[in-house]
Amino acid sequence: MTVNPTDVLLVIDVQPDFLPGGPLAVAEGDQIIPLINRLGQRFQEVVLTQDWHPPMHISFASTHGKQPFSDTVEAAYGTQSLWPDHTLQDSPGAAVAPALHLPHAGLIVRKGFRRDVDSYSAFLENDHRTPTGLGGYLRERNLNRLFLCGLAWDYCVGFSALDASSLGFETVVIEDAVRGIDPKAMEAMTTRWQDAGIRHIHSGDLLG
Ligand code: VGL
Ligand code: ZN
Repeated sequence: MTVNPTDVLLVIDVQPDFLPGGPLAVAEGDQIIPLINRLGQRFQEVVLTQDWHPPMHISFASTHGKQPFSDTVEAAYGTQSLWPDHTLQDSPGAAVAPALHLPHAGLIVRKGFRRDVDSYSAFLENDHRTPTGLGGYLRERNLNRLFLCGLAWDYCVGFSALDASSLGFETVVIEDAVRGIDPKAMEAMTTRWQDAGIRHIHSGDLLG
């Protein structure tokens, strides 16, 4: 499969807080970084996202005196899962992972920066209405095919892929360059991708 000059590598939330040792570590999350660096060399267009929460964010279990992973809260936009405190704005854990080397990345999209709304997707906040602006950026630049990688399969990569596809972008997930949090949720997300017609490839299909 050849990469065109207008293809975009969209790298989701590769940040220390989601890597082994972080508060919301994704198993083997660090293992995809060398692969993403190699993939990046094939793309002229690279976009990164950063999960970027203020103190007392709605998605923090601690904000509500509840338990992370198991408890939820009812937000204005529906049920919000609760997590350990993570990716606090300007903290080292919220940085772009130091091992990621994508100097030519043209845009970093921050998301989840408003206290009362979480944003798993790079395109729409969790109210499924408020755009982040990424869709407009890509459209205005005529970039129509997106290759997704990063963290996490069942949340931020998952919803980014679904939204990209429903916004009309040709959407491809590089599955060995993604890791997930919960095996059951990963399986459910994979079914949703299939129903949406989202393609899966292996990095070898691009790297040869
Ligand atoms: C993510 C849970 C909370 C992710 C971000 O990057 O998948 N998951 N915040
Ligand atoms: Zn988050």
